[in-house]
Amino acid sequence: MSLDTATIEALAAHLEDCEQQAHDTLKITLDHPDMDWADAYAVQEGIRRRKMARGARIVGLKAGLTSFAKMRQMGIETPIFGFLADSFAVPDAGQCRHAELIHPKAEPEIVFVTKAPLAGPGCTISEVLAATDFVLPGIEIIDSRYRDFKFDLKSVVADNCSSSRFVVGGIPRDPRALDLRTTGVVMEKNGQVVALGAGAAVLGHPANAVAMLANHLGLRGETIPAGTLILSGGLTEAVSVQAGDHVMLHMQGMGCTSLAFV
Ligand code: 0L1
Ligand code: MG
Repeated sequence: MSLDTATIEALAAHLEDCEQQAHDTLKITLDHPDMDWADAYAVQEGIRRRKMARGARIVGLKAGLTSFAKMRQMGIETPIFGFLADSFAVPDAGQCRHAELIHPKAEPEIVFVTKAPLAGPGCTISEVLAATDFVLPGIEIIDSRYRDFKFDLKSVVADNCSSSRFVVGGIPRDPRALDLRTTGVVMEKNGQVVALGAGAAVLGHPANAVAMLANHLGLRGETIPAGTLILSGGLTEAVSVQAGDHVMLHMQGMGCTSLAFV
């Protein structure tokens, strides 16, 4: 690590204040160019601690930058990972207050809920499928705290991978009864199709993102506990949303979930 504890805490406070007050900032590596991966995850951890100290519950985990195209573009070989707090959850068909966010975008994701712990390193897709209770459709709302979504990877990891809101719904399904690689998704904004794709867009198989999350945590001496909700990564480009927009996700064999921006 290159940053001291006080700097890590100050950066966590700064980024969380930006999130809470819906104002943007410049990427933190401009002032801290030597920041390394451990620093970036330590800042994210600082944000998590701040939320928990105020009584928030951590309700899940997420993988970000999971499409091969985005990973090539960003020059990375594994996704990045963040956490989901209870305050991020929007009820199915519920409302999200646009003014609480900076410049939100919606992306369709296959959501996993585990029924057994998953531990890395060495975690595989078949272990993920065996440990999954069910999968269901989810829409993640990402909202980078960085001006115009201009960041580098360490800045975005520190910013909890742009996590902001999410909604899940539809019909929970056993993933072993589906082929998640060919599972199709259609996302609509205000009744118009704005994005479509299939499960293989995430690392060839979305369970691969969950296995990589377990392997990432394994290196830190952590596991994915049973009962964890995991957003496995955007299946398409993220779509900008404004107040007044309605976003609906249809996922093959799993029904729909939606939310409205007010
Ligand atoms: O969930 C995601 O894939 C987002 C990761 C962070 C990058 C971004 O804000 O676009
Ligand atoms: Mg995402």
